[in-house]
Amino acid sequence: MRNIIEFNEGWRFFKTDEVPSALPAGWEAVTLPHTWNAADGQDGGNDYWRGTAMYCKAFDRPDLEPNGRAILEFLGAAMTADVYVNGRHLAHHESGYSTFRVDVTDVLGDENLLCVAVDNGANDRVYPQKADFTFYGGLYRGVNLITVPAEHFELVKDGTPGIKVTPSVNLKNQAAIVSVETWQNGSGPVTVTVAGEEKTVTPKDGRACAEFLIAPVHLWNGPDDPYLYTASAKLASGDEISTRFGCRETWFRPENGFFLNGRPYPLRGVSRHQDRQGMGNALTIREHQEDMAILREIGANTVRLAHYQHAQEFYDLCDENGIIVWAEIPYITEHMSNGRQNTLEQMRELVVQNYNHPSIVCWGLSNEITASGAATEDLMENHRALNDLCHRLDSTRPTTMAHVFMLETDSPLIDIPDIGSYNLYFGWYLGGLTQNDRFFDEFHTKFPGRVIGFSEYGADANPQFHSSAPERGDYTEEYQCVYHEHLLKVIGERPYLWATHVWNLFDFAADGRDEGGKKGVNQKGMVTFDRKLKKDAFYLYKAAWSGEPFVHICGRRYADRAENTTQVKVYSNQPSVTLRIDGRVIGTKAGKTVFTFDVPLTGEHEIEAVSGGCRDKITLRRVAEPNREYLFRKAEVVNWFDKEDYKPDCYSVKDTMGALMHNPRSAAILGKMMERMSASRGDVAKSANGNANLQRMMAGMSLESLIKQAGDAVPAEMVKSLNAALQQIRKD
Ligand code: GCB
Repeated sequence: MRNIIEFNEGWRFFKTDEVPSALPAGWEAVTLPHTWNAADGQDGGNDYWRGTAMYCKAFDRPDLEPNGRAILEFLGAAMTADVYVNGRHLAHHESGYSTFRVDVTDVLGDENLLCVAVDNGANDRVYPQKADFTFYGGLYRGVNLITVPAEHFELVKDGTPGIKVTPSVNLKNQAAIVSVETWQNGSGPVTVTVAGEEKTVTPKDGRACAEFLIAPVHLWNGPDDPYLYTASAKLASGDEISTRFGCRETWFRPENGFFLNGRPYPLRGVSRHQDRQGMGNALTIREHQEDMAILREIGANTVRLAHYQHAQEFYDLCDENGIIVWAEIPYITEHMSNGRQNTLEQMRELVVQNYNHPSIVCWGLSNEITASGAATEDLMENHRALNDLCHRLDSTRPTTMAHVFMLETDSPLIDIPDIGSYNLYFGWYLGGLTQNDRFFDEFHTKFPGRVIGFSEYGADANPQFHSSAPERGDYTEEYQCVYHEHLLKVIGERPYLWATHVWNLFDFAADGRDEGGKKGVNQKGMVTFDRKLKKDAFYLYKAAWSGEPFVHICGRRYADRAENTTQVKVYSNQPSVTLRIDGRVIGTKAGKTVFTFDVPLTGEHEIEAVSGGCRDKITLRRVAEPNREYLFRKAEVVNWFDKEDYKPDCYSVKDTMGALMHNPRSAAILGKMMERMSASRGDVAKSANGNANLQRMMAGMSLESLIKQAGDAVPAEMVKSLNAALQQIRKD
């Protein structure tokens, strides 16, 4: 018999790297899941602490069958962990997101002390080290003690479930051949059961293999019919394991994108980070379920589980809800020459541990990995090794990558994974909205044989900020809507995009940020970090994707308006919407997704939108002066050049790169600046040098926006003298 004993209670915690010899009574008592960074780096939280902390727990010898084994299971120890039992060092594990198991049988006494040193400090080998999210530390997913008989299925190697199921679907015959492999330590027979059929097989070299025919097959077919089968395996010792699996066929086509079970199935959805306000990444099943309910409500059929391996519970929920998953490892932002081994280990664990999930359709090799530097030969080799590993471990799923916008479309890096994807933020960080359209049109025309997707796009919004004239960079809910309305169109008009993922479904912790009125939070979510507030843009996607009838009036948090006539926007999946002001109909509009009305304001008004049985209501007020609470006030700095005497007939940093390059004198100044930036750590400049594609894209962007993108890589003094030099050159 196999027993799983939860080990989440009775821990003692302290920030130290010294392993104690007895349970330290004075340390903080904690229950798992636990992180020490729950609110660090955010408003009201502590400073972001990264380092080594110790978790200790006393436990009695578990009951074991003769020659049985006791195995500790860690579901998430961030980022690296060293496991000690009774002072003996038993394991070192380098990945904060995967499961690992340790056989502790040989060191057990009657009374035992388990100590786990968990380290989320900086180093140069374990990913992630540089990324736009908080690297929480802790035993944040729980620990189990598993006891098994002497003869048992494999548990330790790569955190394997011990059973691997590969369905191969024949759509024409409505049948599937299901191959089941198991790994175990004995040579005795293995009884495998699939869909009520039982087969007993004899293992060879520790591996058993059985094949089943399911006909007719019930397909795993998206949210409407996510049918799951179960495969189980049993040994004579009584050890038994099981896994769920699904039968589905997927294709990826350059011209028409993704196909599920033979039908075009455009993947349209969102990305998810796992963390949540006040809890960090230490979640329970309740939080995972709530996230899934929100994902279902918005109507997404896919989720990119970024930027690391997520909890098993969440992949399970995706299986159960028919949500297609992009899974990936945290090989992100900056390639580390010492990190190759770690990327391979994290990928091996990701694939081995998640192979049976029908929801997963691809493995992501890396994210924006050339954001901090060029695609060096070492980086290329790392990607080739990862790509080969994925193919060796899994011949059924393609590999993919999320490229940074700066990566040249003809870079050989793009050829490594089977299919590709770009993260673009035109219209938010830089450039204009229509650059997104142009980018994909050019890519698709130039490379009609490549499968391309849109792995990230988004704009930050703080629901406190509002404007009737929204613009890029203002952090208003209204600009987030303008941005996503455009992007929804971009996507709708390009059915060849195999998948598109909004960045992000939820706001998430990013310790390095302090902007848009919040510290330590990336606010590109459709829903706030605490999951309590759905921003207006949430309902735009719901209107486009969900079949559940609704109307939603935007701008409910923008109640005070200093204008005689205001625009009221309604998002709905209904064919027409009627708007009433104080009970009086002011119009009915037919259309799709977005319905806009001009509404006269004189005092306080009740605005109601109605469509069929759906209705929504908000209150608006005509005020004399704009409500200053709605305005995002940037910190007292920055636009130093606004203060200078600005000569509009001369060049300045406000001009586009195209205009500046056109004039030989300003082009020479720019060239010098690029050289100097490359010498420091300006990401954009480094990638721009010799990158014809990027230079072409940059032509439409202002120098000012590029400087903002480069952040502190361009010192204020340098920008000032640059602007002064440009202001000497008269425009012809
Ligand atoms: C990206 C990254 C993601 C960031 C996002 C952003 O391209 O892949 O990790 O959070 O941009 O919001 O800037």
